[in-house]
Amino acid sequence: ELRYPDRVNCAVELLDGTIMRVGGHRPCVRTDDGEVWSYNEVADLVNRVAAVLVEDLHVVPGNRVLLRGPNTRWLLVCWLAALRAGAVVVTTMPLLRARELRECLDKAAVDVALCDDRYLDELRDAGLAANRIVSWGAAADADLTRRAESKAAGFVPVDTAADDIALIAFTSGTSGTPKATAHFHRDVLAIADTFSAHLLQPRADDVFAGSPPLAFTFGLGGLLVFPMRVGACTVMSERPAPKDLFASVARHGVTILFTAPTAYRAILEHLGHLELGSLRTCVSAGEALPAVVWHAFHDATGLRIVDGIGSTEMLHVFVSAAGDDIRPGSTGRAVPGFRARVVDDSGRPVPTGVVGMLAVQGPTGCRYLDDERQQRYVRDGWNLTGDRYLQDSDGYLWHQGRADDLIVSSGYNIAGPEVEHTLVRHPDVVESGVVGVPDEARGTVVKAFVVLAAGVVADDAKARELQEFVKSEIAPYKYPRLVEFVGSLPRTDNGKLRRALLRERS
Ligand code: 3SK
Repeated sequence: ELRYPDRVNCAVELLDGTIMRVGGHRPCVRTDDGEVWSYNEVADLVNRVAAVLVEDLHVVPGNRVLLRGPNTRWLLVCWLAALRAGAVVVTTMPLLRARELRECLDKAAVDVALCDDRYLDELRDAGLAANRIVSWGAAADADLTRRAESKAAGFVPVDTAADDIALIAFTSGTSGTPKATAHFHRDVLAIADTFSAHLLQPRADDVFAGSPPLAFTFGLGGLLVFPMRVGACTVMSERPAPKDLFASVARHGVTILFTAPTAYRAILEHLGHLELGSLRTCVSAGEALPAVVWHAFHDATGLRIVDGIGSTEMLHVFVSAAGDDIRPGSTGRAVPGFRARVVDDSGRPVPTGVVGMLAVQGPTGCRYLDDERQQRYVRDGWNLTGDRYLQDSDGYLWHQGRADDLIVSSGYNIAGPEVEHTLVRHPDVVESGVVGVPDEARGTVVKAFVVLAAGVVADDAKARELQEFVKSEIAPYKYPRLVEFVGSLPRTDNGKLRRALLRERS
């Protein structure tokens, strides 16, 4: 069991604690333009920004500080500074519009904001007063740079309780209204001391990189908390496309990579031209990783992708497998420190091999802010993730889709993701999204939206070929009766397929 002191500030642990263990001269952050910042340099700037928050913006412990911007050194510094000042960090996706930001401001009761100067307009339009916002930017005279330079370096961090809220992160799932989830200082440390420590086993000489924004807790863990817990270095890149992300591996000597299944799939055809020799661990999450993608990536690189499932509610990954424990197509087993089981609608464990809902327990857990959905997510101390799984006799968990992805057609239960994973095994298919659409005769029928590989002709003959392919691979009643060819699939900022939008389009 993980134990932390009653008084702990996670930003102090990630900076001072790490500097004490590995030394402050080690590289902490690399940027796309080739700059490298040591732990001492980052700590110095963090302290000055914390002083700006307290002295200029009059932040007191418990105040909520909204952060807005893509992954840059400044965003990482502001995240640590707000926590050092005893405030609660409210992370927001850089692409949010004023209307969505307004909801974040209200739900999280935001007091002040630190914002990348390229992203100010929407925040101002959301209604936060100009004197409550300080912005950073590339220019030497950017507001935050000027203010930080005028401060003394020796900021004394605020002493917080392990159970004080450190972070408010938003999840909108793939369809609905955003929910604010609260996480304690000890939760932030716990994700590093469970998934990262046991499955990734990072060292101080590792270099982390990846595509998820720090506002998505997958990115926060993988690109800030995990490297800084061990004194490793992290690459801050603004929303890199798969090709840029993989190309940057050689430039920065990246050893641990975090991205989504779509990026691993998208990069497959370019792998031959890329120098990936420094990589030792690739992590995939956000969506289930199809076995076919795992094998293709492994065949091309020799690397065994670490798949995992996590959630914003649980802060990070709670089921995964690494190294020889990996069974391609399975998400893995409960991460050490967590417990996982598959339950029926009344919360009772189901037998091995039977599909039910994944329930988890561990050092982190769901705490929605003022949301009646809390009662549905946490029952009898178990977090009900909304993911359908079956567990085999070795304890491995196999993803069967989200509860709301289940298609009931002519009385058959069909998991949309199973049909998607089957379609991508066809050589002409790049990706697909499968949903149920209303049908007079069958109630609902299976419809596949398919992105074809470049140069493949999208016509009725191809649709029939794909239908026959699905029938030959899985139970024929699961085949998509409707096939629509599309140029791309709608995804959330986190890279998850927006099936609700596909349903609306049908
Ligand atoms: O799988 C996910 O969607 C996720 C969400 C939050 C944090 C980590 C992960 C993997």
